[in-house]
Amino acid sequence: MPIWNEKYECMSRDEMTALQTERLVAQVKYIYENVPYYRELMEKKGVLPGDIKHIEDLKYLPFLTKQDLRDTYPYGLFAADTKDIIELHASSGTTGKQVVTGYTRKDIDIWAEAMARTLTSAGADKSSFVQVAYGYGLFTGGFGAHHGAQKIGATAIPISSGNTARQIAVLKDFGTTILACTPSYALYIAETLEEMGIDKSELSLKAGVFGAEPWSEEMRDEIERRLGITATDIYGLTEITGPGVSFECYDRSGLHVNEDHFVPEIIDPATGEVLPHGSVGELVFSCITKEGMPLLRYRTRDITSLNYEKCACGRTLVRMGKVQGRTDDMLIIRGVNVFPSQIEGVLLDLGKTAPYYMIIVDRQGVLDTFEVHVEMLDEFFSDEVKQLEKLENEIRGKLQSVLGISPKVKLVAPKSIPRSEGKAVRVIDRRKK
Ligand code: DLL
Repeated sequence: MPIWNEKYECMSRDEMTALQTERLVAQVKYIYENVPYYRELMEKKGVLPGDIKHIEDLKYLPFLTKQDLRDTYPYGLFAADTKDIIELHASSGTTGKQVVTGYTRKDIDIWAEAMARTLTSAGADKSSFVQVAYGYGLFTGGFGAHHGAQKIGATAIPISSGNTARQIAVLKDFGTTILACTPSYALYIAETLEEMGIDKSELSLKAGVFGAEPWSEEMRDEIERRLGITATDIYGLTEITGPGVSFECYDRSGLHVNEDHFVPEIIDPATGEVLPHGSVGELVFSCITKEGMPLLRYRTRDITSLNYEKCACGRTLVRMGKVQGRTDDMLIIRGVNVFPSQIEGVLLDLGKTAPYYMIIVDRQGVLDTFEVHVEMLDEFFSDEVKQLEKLENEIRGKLQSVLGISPKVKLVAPKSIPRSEGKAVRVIDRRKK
C-alpha cells in the first residue's frame, strides 16, 4: 500500500527527535509571545521559552484542558491575528460551551496533509471517489476529509451526513470507492442498502475511513462484511486539528500519529506525571507547527498507550492504541469501570442480535441500576417469551464475564433503537442530574 509522504512518515527516530525539537523550541517562543493566557501559565509554573531546548523538555510545560478553552472562549488561545485566520470550526460538546478552533492557510495545509496521509493509508489515490458523509459545518469531520481528498487529487463528494437513501443513490451512481463517515453511520448505510435490496456487488466501494467515535473490532468485522470493504480507523479532535491526527495502516496494529505536527504523550490522569512507553493513560497532544490555535500539552481525556516500534508497513510514526473511550465516557457502575465499546464487542461477537444497543444507568436509593437494551433480529421477533428469556440470560452471562458486573438485559423490537448519522449516543445515564 503506498505511503503519501515517505520523508516524514518513515524517518528515523533520531531525525524525528531533531525535527520535533527544532519545531517545539520555535513554537514555544511563538506561543509565549502571542498568547498572554499561556504566557501566564508558563510564568506561574516558572518556565520560560529559553528553558525548552529539547523535545524531552515538553514535560516542563503547563497542561491545557477543556476548561482553559472554555475560560478563554472563543479566541483567547489563538496565537495568530484574526486577519490571518481563514476557517473556523467548533465541536458542539454535549456538556458546556462549544470548543472553537481557527486555522491559518498554513494550518489548513497541515490538516490536508494529515488527511492525505490518512486517506492514502486506507487505499485512496488520485482516481478515488471519496464520499464524505461526515457532517459538513462546524464539525471538523466533513471539511477535514474534503481537504485531504482534494490534496491527493481524489474526487471529493461533499454529501455531508444524513439523507441515507440519497447516500445510497450517490454511492451507486457516482461510483464511490471510499466512504468517509462515523462507523455507526456506516452500519446504518449498510442496513439501508440491504433494506433497499441493493447488493454490495453493485457498488464500487472498496474502503472506508471511519472515526470520530469509539468502535470495537467486532463492529469493524460487521461493517467490512456487510459493505464488502476494508474499514480503517481514523482519529482526531477539534482542538488539535480535527480528523487526521492519527490513522491506521493495513497492519492494524495501532494508529500512526502524525507526530511531526502533533506530539503525543501519555500521562497518569490523576497526577499528570508522564508515563513510560507502553503504559496506558491519558493522551496529551502538543501542536508544534500550527499557527492559528496551537495548543501545547492539551489533555484529550482519551485513554490509550503509545508504541514506538517500527511498523510492518514501513512507517516509523509512533502508534497509539485504538481508543476505547474517554475518561468522561467511562461509566462507573457500582464501582466497576465500564466502557460502552466493551458491551458492543460482546454483543457483536455473540452475533445473535442486531448490532444496536442502548445502555441505561440509573440509581435507586444508593444502588446503581444497569440495563442493556438490545435489538432483536427480525427472525427472533416472533419467538416465544421463553426463547427470548433464554437469549437475554445468555447475553447477561457473557456481559457479566467480560465486565465483572451483571446488567439487566432486555431484548427490544427490531428498529426500535434510533439509528445514528453522526456520533452515536448509546448511553443514557440518569444519575447525572
Ligand atoms: O471527532 C474529529 C474526527 C472527525 C475524527 C472525523 C475522526 C473522524 P471532536 O468532535 O472534537 O472531533 O471529537 C473528538 O472524539 O477526543 C475522541 O474521544 C473521539 N474520537 C475521535 N476519533 C475516534 C476514534 C472529531 N477513531 C473526540 N476512536 C476524541 C475513538 C474517537 N474515539
